[in-house]
Amino acid sequence: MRPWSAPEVPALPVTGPAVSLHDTATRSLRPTAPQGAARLYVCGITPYDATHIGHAATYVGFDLLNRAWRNAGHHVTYVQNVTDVDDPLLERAEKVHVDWRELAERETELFRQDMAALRVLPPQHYIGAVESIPLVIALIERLQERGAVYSVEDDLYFSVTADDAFGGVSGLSREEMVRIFPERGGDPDRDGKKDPLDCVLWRAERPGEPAWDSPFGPGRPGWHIECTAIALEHLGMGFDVQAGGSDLVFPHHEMCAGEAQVARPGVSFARVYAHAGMVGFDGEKMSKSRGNLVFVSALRNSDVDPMAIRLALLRHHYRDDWEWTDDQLWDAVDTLADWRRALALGHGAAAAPVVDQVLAALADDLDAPTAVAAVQRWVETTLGTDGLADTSDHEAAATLRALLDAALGLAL
Ligand code: 5CA
Ligand code: ZN
Repeated sequence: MRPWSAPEVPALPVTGPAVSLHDTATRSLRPTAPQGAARLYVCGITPYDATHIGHAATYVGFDLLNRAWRNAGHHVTYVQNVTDVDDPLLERAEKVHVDWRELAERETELFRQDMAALRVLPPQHYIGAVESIPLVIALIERLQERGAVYSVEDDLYFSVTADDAFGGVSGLSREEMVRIFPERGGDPDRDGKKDPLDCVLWRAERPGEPAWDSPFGPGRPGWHIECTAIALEHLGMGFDVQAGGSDLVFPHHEMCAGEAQVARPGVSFARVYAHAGMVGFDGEKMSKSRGNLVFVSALRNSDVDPMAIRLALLRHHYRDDWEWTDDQLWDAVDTLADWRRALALGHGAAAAPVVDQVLAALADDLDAPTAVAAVQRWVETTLGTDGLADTSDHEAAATLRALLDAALGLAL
């Protein structure tokens, strides 16, 4: 698929520090030490509803990783999927009487525009589930050779017990997994399954549903195998970071790792599994199924500055769960007005320490709130909000502008 357009990113005068990231699997802060290009996979949208603030928070969060790596001198190979055929998409398409392909295309395009407006760097490989079907088929055949596939009626399932390390991503007990599984697309109670946690690899054609030919009969891919196949094809085994929101820890990222580790034993699927917190609205997780959504495109259509949306997101640590309120947006609008006023002066307080502080904060588990606070202190000192204005650095505004753009994705 076509990704969205890439913004220009200015070069910084210094190289940033090595990046550490919290790893869900080991529950610890882990140094990322990419060899050659850093390899990043961030799970993409299921395109049946346009970008809401929760999605935006997750993609902006991992955009900080992409930028921190680049600022530390790494090339980054970034891959993202689009789940352009799956149950929720088909259900929505039927409900609103739109062809599922048209719905997916329309929402994917809106997502691209939202990402570009928020200055999220695009992936090099933006890959749809539908276009990956040959990869999925080849991977299922590989799993068959490894004895990890069986059928229930005409559907194919992956045997989770084939992976000795299964459970290692989420660290959940079997009881917890069995409880969560049905809430996230799983079918633990289906008759004929060998293990309640086994997941669908290939779903045989059902009346009225799209289907593709395969050696296993007509059907379509299960959800998890799509990301496994795309990541293995474009990044290979043992890539640096798999990322997504915390609702993907189990089953999605657990199953992806399980499938990959059975197909290509010996190393773990990803070195680090990184997860963003959930954004809520009106007391509940913001989600398409609950309908409590704030859309990035709706804000943009009412002339909200996308940089204010981005700043409002950056004021939360990516791993925290938090609630969106409109106040946070208006606060960010006011803050940006101060920042722009300080930048317009040209000179200001010394910029070099701010560069160090911002890069250090972001390299330390993408700590955007600390980075934003460092910029805020520079603005206050420059404007003299708390005493005498400091205008000693004649290059300050140019340095700060480049820093805000390259490290935080804020082009002011
Ligand atoms: N297509 C799959 C991943 S392969 C999927 O989960 N799609 S999604 O459209 O439901 O979500 C896209 C990304 O946004 C996922 O990483 C998900 O974890 C994240 N996300 C969804 N809702 C929220 C929320 N309320 N807050 C933060 N992130 C969210
Ligand atoms: Zn995924």
